Amino acid sequence: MRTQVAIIGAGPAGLLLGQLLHKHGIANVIIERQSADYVLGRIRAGVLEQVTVDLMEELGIGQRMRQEGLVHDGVELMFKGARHRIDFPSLTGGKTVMVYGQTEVTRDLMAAREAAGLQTVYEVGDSVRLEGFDGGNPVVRYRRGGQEHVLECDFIAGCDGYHGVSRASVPKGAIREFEKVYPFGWLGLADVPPVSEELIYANTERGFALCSMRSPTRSRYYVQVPLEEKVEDWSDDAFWNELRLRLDPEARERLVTGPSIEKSIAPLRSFVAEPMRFGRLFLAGDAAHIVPPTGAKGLNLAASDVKYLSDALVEHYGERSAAGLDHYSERVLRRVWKAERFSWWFTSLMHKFPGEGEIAQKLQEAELDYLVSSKAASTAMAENYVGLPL
Ligand code: FAS
Ligand code: PHB
Repeated sequence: MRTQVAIIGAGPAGLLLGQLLHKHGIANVIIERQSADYVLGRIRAGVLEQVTVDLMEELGIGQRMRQEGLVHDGVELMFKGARHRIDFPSLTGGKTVMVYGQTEVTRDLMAAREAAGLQTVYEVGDSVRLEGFDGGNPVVRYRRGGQEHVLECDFIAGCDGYHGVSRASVPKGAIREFEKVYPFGWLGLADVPPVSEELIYANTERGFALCSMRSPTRSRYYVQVPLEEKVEDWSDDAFWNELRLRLDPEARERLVTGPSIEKSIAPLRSFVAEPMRFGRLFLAGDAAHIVPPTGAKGLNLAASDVKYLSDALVEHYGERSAAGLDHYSERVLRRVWKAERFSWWFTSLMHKFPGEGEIAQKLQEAELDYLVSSKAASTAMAENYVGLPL
């Protein structure tokens, strides 16, 4: 079998890249470890930057997002028991964000791919092997249905996430990895009406909490927990009781509790692999970088990566120019590191770090006090949260 671009991974990065390439007549095949249902079953990101919204619209798949998504003009920061709103349009020249779950983005992309009759090979497990990408004849080998398959291609896009095979296929000496692991995780829970119309990021002496949502009737709540804690240690009641202790009086009053539909503990890390290109192998999305979810950047970085990569591939095939491909890694990493910095800064500001003493809380509260009372500081927060320009 042969195609122009072999895409490893059918998460948001792989699916979005596949649609962008198809729009420009570039043939592509996606190879995915899991089943489509398994991919759709993962509950992850919830906030889309305008860049991501624009890509969905550019691909003509923004209709359900416009109908069901929630345009948000701001977020609230809660500290010292009071909430303070950061207004996006007045600080960023009119920008907003869209609350629309990653699951729904993935569902829309899968439907568009199927409607276009594009090939996605699901359930290949861990059989994928990448060969020849350091030369001119890359090959993807995989097993499915007890048979060995070979996919010849011009380029391989590694969109297979942090634990994928693509970054692991790069010779150790050719790649530099930068990592910071945070001493806590997020315990997430969903499915009751939200306490507020906008997201609430809470800094408290007990630790961080986030009140997010998926719709006017479906919430997504997170509390910071120590890394060593296990989901089974947290009953729904224990979660609701802890969340109550981390909310301001009004939100506590409005909190509606109920049974969780999904509960998981996600560890937090900052991670970047450099470069993001190895011959004819290009990394995009979580395969190359991870951010702590505080800044709601993970999914959005995956989207901007594949926008850069698809533009470069279109230029290669259309104008026979390698300029975009040759500058891909340098160009995309400049945006990645700015998002890494914002996500690290916001995580450091909002979370309780063990062993840093009471002064750490006072310093965080002072920075938050300054942030919400300074137009310059609020503008810096707002323009990073809504997403820096491409
Ligand atoms: P993904 O990990 O989504 O997709 C990679 C795909 O490749 C998967 O479908 C995987 O099955 C497949 N794959 C892996 N190895 C393979 C192999 N060897 N062969 C073939 N296929 C393979 N971001 C936010 O902005 N906000 C959040 O709240 C948020 N919460 C998160 C919670 C969790 C638990 C996790 C893990 C991530 C969260 N993220 C969040 C980040 C997340 O949304 C990612 O940024 C986003 O999924 C990135 O998309 P992809 O790069 O496509 O990677
Ligand atoms: C979510 O709704 O899952 C969400 C929203 C904002 C974040 C992280 C997660 O910063």
